Amino acid sequence: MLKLYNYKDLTAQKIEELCSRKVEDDNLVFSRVENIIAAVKSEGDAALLSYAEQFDKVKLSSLFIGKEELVELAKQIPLSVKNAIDVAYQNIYKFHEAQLKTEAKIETMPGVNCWREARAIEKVGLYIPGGTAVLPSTFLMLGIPAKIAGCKEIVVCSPPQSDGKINTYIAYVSTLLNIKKVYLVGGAQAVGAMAFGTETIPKVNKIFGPGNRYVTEAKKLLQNTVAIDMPAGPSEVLVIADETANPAFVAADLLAQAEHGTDSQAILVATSKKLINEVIVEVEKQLLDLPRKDIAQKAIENSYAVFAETLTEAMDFSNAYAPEHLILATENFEPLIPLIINAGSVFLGNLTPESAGDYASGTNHTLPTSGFARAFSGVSVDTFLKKITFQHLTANGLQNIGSTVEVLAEAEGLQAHKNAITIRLKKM
Ligand code: HSO
Ligand code: ZN
Repeated sequence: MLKLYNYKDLTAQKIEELCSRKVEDDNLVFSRVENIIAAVKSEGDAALLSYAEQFDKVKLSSLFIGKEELVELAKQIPLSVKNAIDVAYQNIYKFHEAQLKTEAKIETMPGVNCWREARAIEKVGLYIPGGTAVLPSTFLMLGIPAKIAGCKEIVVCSPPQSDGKINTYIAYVSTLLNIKKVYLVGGAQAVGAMAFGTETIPKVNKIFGPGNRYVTEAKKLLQNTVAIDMPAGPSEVLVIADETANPAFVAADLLAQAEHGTDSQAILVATSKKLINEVIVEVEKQLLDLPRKDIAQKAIENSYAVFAETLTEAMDFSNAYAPEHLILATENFEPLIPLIINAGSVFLGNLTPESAGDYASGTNHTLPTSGFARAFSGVSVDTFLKKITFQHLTANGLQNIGSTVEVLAEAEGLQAHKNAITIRLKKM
């Protein structure tokens, strides 16, 4: 059952509490991850093979699946799934391709030209979860922008199945992306391997992808060694709804989030008490038919509903919460758009479920969780690029800017800086 709060009765402290997604620091996870990383760093492949035996229960003869085998596995994909992946691929590709933009050169003063050019991060590592939650969609969401950005080397790690292979969906996506190898490594050891490199696995510059607590902890621990996409926590949705919403749709959206994991949060903020009650009934009803009902039920227990007098109040709460996904389940979503300050990705109206964006509409589903939407964007082509600034001064430009730099350099007591200008001006 969803707990219910009245927005009007919430103190600032209570709001803060409701908006905090405190995951208990787990020292056991931390120390295990530390050990795994140390072992991967010192023993390389040998450590990876022994972790595969220990955690994935498989004795691997090779740490990767090569191109030919990927193609063979990919052929076994059911046609309906292949076709769906193809449509998702095209939409995601179209949406992300439009993010590649060349910026204009700016003449800040006559003869002083400044501009930025994008360059792909050369080597990126994608972590694709496996095991019970095989996520080919995540592979699309990371692989497509990496391709579009032009990353030279895309290293893909995914935990092996018990037969020492990967599932056909992942194999098919790798053929679509023209990825030649998938490394059979999961968990914290995959992150360690990509951060340091092993005999088999190339070292990368930046690691992307979601994962369990071990993967997340490893990414956090290695932040001084390798760049990461963003800090990841449990997935979450906040639905703002009014009397124009359909309670069954809202319940379905909350449950779609809840089935991700027991620690997922599904929050409802509504301006109609009647709707809240109807949604609660619908949640209980729909829950019964879900194969993952035990997971979803636990997540719903960690979730809550807030009654707000107005949609603006509801928006205030949402901005404080900074949800990964925000669904505006109302026909009157248009005036709310400018009021959105913090959210990872927004779904407008009653016919736009989060699932559309999770899989196939085109937007990326790798998004900031745990309130990081206050400061982070989701993954895009930009996340795979660096922007390098350039400048060029003409003789006229140097003359125009010269004294400004000289005065500022002098003011900061940095004589050599000043000289770099003066010495040139003298020659002119
Ligand atoms: N909602 C998840 C993405 C996902 N959903 C993958 C289904 N598969 C995090 O945005
Ligand atoms: Zn999802």
